[in-house]
Amino acid sequence: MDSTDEGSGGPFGRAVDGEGAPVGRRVLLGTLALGAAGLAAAPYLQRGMERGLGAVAGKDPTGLTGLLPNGGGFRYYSVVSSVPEKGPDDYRLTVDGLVERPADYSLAELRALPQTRLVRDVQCVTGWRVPGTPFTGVRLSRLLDAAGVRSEATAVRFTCFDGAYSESLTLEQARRADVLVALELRDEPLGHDHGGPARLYVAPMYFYKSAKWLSGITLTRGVRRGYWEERGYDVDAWVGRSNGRDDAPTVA
Ligand SMILES: Nc1nc2c(c(=O)[nH]1)N[C@H]1C(S)=C(S)[C@@H](COP(=O)(O)O)O[C@H]1N2
Ligand SMILES: [Mo]
Repeated sequence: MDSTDEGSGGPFGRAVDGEGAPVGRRVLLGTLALGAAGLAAAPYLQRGMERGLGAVAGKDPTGLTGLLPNGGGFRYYSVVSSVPEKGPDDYRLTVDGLVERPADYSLAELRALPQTRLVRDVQCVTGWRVPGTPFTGVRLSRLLDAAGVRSEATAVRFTCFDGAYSESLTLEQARRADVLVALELRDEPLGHDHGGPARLYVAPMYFYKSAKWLSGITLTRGVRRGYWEERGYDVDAWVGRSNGRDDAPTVA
């Protein structure tokens, strides 16, 4: 399998920093450009690339990854250098915060709920796009309804078992029918590199909203900025209407 496609065993972003340490945007850009070239050469290539890109980066340096070699498939992203693997035996998803009935789902319990399959383009804010990609999973709205959202809640915060990433949506966004807790990608169980066994999938927004390795859903009083949003990206990340970009929307 091509490492720019599914990213299984993809070395990108691994062992770049210390265990669990956040990997900065420059490192992400570097590892993206490297692809399968391997980690050994990473620091050298990264420095060279930063110089080259820096000159023309302008206002949105991340947009430049659109010019980097791209097989047209997914890129592996993680802000930490290693993420524990979880599966049917030890995966849990909690729903808590401002709810009447806090809940805790196993993978089997999530799989037993009604599944929704969506086929949309995926768009990363750095420029790459993957056309017509099937994601299947449980509508987030179903989990919210099951928990009984209290009237003080206006937002939903998502946390991840990588220990670092977070995201959030307004309650209205979270209730959209095209927002899933995804368990499958392209009709296969979601692999570890793509955030399995369960990730958030927010079809109408840039892919950074789709938090991988999802472990917590917390109802809150207000929106709290997520990992990339603390670093300058828009909280309301509609594809084509945010982040100063004009990509074609991923939903009609
Ligand atoms: N936990 C976690 N989720 C994450 C990220 C991450 O670094 N950590 N990166 C985001 C970004 S910027 C993108 S483009 C997608 C990449 O998903 P993929 O690795 O399945 O291609 O995951 C998003 N969700
Ligand atoms: Mo991204």
